Amino acid sequence: MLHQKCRQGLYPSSNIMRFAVLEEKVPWTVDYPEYKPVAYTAPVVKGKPWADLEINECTFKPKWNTVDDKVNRKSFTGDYVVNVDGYPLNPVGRTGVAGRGLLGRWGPNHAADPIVTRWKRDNVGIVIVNEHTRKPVLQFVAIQRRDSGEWAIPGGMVDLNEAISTTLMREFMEEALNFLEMNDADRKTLQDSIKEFFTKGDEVYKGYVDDPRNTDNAWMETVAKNFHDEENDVVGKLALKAGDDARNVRWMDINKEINLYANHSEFIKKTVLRRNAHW
Ligand code: RP5
Ligand code: MG
Ligand code: MG
Repeated sequence: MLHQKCRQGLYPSSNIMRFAVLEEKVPWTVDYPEYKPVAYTAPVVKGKPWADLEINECTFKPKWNTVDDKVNRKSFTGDYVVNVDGYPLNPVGRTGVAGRGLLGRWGPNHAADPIVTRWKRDNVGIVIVNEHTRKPVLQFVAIQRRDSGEWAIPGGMVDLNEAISTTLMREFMEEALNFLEMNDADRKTLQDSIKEFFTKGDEVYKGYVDDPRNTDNAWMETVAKNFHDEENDVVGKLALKAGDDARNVRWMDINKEINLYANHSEFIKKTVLRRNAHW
């Protein structure tokens, strides 16, 4: 898959224009002597505890393609190349901008995406079947991102040393259930009610994300897992409330028209195929 969302127009939240890369010029193996992308690292990234230092900083000694002192610098795509100047190269190819942009890590930036689904039901609780495909309609918990305003899976970055299973449940609670604003007692009740549900996930995708923040030297990767509420009595019972980097949250009907952030629609399609739902 060649990336699309990270090789056009302005870099997000900046006035940096990406160098226009035609599809055939994306692979690094294609010679492109005229290619001169601007190097950009957003000011918000610099000096942050969750971010790397500059490549040429003498105290910065990353071990690429390994789990380097709790930072996972391994890519799901295999070993990536580090160029002669010491910069890791995006495994898919050119993006029209160098540097890290809005991403904290050089190389892969690992995230996790919880796809929480249920069947769409009518007001007496009967599962709705699409009249054309004769398949039941699936819904998933979607959030509207604060940064781009696009609807998305409520995913987030894997913290230092954090298990992916923890990230999946944590990000869901933060973005779709407003966990961060709850008191300790409510947090505990919530965690107890969904802990078991979040142990039963099906991995639907693992790999590179076509995220608009990707650059030539920094990119998103994710593990997307589907957690299905068959009887609508676990997450289906809870009141959704947007929190943290989410502006809105809702159960969204799934069909082939859905248009989501990055390549999240692709992960949703994989979930649909697995559940034999309407698309
Ligand atoms: C996407 O960015 C991932 O698929 C995940 O949904 C998200 C993680 O970044 P933040 O939501 O923390 O910005 O690439
Ligand atoms: Mg988050
Ligand atoms: Mg997020």
